Amino acid sequence: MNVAEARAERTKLSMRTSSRFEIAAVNSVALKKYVQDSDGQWRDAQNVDDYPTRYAGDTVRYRLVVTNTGDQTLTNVRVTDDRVELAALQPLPDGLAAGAVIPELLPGEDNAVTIEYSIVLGDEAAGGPLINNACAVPADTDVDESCDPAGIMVKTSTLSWEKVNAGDTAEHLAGSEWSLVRVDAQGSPIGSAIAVTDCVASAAAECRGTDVNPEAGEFTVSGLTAGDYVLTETRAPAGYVIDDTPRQITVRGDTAFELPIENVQSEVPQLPLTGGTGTFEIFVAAGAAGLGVALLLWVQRRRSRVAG
Ligand SMILES: [Ca+2]
Repeated sequence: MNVAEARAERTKLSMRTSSRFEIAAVNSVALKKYVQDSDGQWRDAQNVDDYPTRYAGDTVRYRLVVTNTGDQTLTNVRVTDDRVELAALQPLPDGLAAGAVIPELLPGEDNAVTIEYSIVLGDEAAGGPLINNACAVPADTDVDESCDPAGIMVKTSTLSWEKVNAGDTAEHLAGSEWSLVRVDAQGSPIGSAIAVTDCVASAAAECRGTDVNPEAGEFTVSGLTAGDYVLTETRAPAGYVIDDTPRQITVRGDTAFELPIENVQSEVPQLPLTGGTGTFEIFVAAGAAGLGVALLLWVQRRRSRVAG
């Protein structure tokens, strides 16, 4: 080996060393986001085909895995989610310190930090995809942030039930009315009750009210937030006895009462309250008119008696 070669060799070596040093100096971080489906499975949910369906009202759990893919310890890795203020979560998810940072992240998959948190899907989320993007970036190092989205498909729920004749359960009864209200764990109403009248029409498109099932005695209320509900009959079909038992049900997805709700036929025809308030009002009006006529006759008799 001559001197020139030896120098070349050294130069080469020196370059290799420098090159190796630069690789070592490269810091990098990788964040991977997952979302739990209804069966508790973690889904990558990267593409719309893989978005799990969740319902408005659901509590959805997310998981972030933050890995130091370089070979130097990173400090104060800030973690964000564009739809959740992670730093404001009480308590802070495990793995995060105040300000939603990972104070120290050692290199390697074995040292990856897993962060989990849940969000409740409000009504506003219903009716389409909901994507949130999480990112991680070390605070004081020149490292590109690493982001990863996870999407879900948010749907609303429906509740269906049927109203039949107790004497012949194959016979659906038209004309009943209901109150449906969402309740909390203590049974207290959340928001105002939904009034439901029986839509009877030739097609669902013709149902303009809260019942979207055009069949008589069959009901479907759509657009519901998942949760506990209480259904109460507020008016029986004409000629039937009201059953105002509050019925509790947990609604999620397409939910239905397993059994039809029965009404017993009235033994005595019930004119006013089951026949319609219209009838009742006419009845009262007729009574008042009759009273007026009687009063008039009485006054006339008095006058004629005074005159006589
Ligand atoms: Ca109906």
